[in-house]
Amino acid sequence: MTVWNEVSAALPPGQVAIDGFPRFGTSISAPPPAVPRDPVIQVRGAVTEGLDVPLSALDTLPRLDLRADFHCVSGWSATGLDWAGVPFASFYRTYVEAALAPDVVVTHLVFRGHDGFRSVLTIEDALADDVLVADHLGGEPLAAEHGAPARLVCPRHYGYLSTKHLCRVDVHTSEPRHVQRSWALRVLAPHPRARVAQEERHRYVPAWALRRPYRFLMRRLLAQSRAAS
Ligand SMILES: Nc1nc2c(c(=O)[nH]1)N[C@H]1C(S)=C(S)[C@@H](COP(=O)(O)O)O[C@H]1N2
Ligand SMILES: [Mo]
Repeated sequence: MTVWNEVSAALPPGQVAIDGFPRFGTSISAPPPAVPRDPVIQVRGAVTEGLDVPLSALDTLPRLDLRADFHCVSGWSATGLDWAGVPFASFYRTYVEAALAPDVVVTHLVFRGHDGFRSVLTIEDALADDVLVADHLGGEPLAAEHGAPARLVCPRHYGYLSTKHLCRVDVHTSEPRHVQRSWALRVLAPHPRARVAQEERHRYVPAWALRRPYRFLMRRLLAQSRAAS
């Protein structure tokens, strides 16, 4: 087993450390989605044939323990989280790469959760060696509020790329554009890379313009999340 420690001494720009690790996301008012009895990760898109990888198959891949901070785009950071799982790159090389249609050049992957949540990563960012399909947190199986049965964890990117309740990976050969219906979500479109160190919070709105409103919002949402748990 490989152990990797990525906790840094200073927080990235605009982040505030908080105690603990709250449940967070676009749907904290709803209960976490139910976990199917035999969960699979579907692989779809630019593959010759769609495949369903049972989560139990991950037991055959090398495991990685990763200690890392976790940064939400709204400005809170949970520090020193102990994740365990398999590197996403191992999953990709074992299952996805073998299924790619010939001559396909993959540029992006879309990750989907059982609650309908989606995130988009460039292939380079997705295959970085600290990106994990995590099934344990703090030595325990991943709890429902943190993404059971397994989630993506990409600690160098804002939390919105770390899709919980991972159930599907779509392979793309160009940047997928999905048009948000509400103007607020269109304005706050995700950054194409969302790297925390570069403070790439959103695609159009500059990060500095959001620090204050986000800090206000963050306090309210954290209180709501704590009250619900
Ligand atoms: N499936 C799913 N994954 C998700 C979200 C979500 O709402 N649904 N929210 C994202 C956001 S914005 C953040 S900050 C983190 C929060 O993870 P946590 O609830 O484990 O703290 O999950 C990310 N992944
Ligand atoms: Mo977030």
